[in-house]
Amino acid sequence: MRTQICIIGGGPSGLLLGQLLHRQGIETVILERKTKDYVLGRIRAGILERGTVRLMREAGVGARMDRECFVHDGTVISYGDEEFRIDFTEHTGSHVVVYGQTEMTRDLYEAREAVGAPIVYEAEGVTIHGADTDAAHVTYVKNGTEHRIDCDFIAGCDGFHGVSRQAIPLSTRKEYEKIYPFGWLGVLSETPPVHEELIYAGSERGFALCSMRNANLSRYYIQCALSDSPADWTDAAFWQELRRRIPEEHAEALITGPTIEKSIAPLRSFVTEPMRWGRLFLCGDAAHIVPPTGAKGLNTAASDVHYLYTGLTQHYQGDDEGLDRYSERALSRVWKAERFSWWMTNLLHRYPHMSEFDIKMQQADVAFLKSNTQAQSVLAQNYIGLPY
Ligand code: RFL
Ligand code: PHB
Repeated sequence: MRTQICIIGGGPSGLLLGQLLHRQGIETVILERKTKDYVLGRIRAGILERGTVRLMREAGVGARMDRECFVHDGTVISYGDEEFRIDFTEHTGSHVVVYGQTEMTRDLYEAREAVGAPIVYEAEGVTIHGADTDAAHVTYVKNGTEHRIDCDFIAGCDGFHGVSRQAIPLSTRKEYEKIYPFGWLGVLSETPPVHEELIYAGSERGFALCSMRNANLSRYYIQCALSDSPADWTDAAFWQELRRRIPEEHAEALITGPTIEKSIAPLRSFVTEPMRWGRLFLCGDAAHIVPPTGAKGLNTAASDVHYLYTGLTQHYQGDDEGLDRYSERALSRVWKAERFSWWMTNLLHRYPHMSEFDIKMQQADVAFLKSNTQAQSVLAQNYIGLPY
């Protein structure tokens, strides 16, 4: 088989790129290792920046998002029993929206199926060949038979554990990584959210986040030990711990119920450079990971997709500037999202072995943010998403 762009990975990056390219008349084939139901079963991001919203509309898949999303003009930050609000609209004239990654992915699958663009599920052993030559191709195995796709370019959208990044020789690739000594235990519950906006909470017992998907679906997270497993946490223990980490007023208002999903995610900062090797371009989690504090993962994947899709579109119009500068442009924005996510993680999490000095520094950082409108403006600009 021959196509213009072979996309490895049918997560949000691969699907969004495929749909945007389709609208420009550029052919793609998506290879996804898992089934569609598996991908849709992963509960992940909940917050979309304005740039991600714009790209969804540009891809022609914004209708349900525009109808069902919730606009958030600000967020609450708490530290112990103190709390304050950061007003995104006041500082930036913009906002973010709550629309789950699951819903976004579902809309993109439906759009791809509606236009009949190819997507191969359960593609095993995906291998990239000759990415640094003019004969780039990808092979994979489906139902025991090997297939080959010849293409102009390969988009590596296969997440952190994919094969694309590994195809770049170590002599070319440089990786930067920070592993945090804690994870996030997340639950989903069919209960009304405790507050109309998100609450990012720092406390002596560790971080907590109160988020949501809709008026009767809440998403809560608490910082936990890396050695914990979801089975260690009964629902009652989870709710009790969450209550102890958020201001009393919210703890009292919290409506609890049975959890319908419970999982633990480790926290990591990671960047690989460059994001291009010959005809291979990395996009999203395949190239970089942020800790979820600050909601930047999916949104940074979307900005990569923007740079790659405009570069590819220009290439087929005879201009290679966008592709030649893809890695540099994407990385420039990626590093700023890395900085913001790392800073916000440090602001609100309890590290094992934090010294009294470290705690004083964290308290001073929070106190400055609470009292300084410029500091709030910096947070707001980063949270709603740096321009691209
Ligand atoms: P994904 O979503 O990992 O998709 C990659 C796809 O590639 C497939 N794949 C392969 N296919 C073929 N061959 C192979 N060898 C393959 N290897 C892998 C996989 O099956 C998968 O379908 O990467 P993508 O598309 O780059 O999207 C990135 C986002 O999923 C990720 O950044 C966000 O979920 C991060 N994230 C958040 N981001 C935000 O912007 N806002 C948030 O509020 C937010 N909250 C979160 C998050 C991530 C979390 N976890 C669990 C890591 C909250 C959590 C808890
Ligand atoms: C979520 O709703 O899953 C969510 C929201 C904000 C974050 C991380 C996760 O920073």
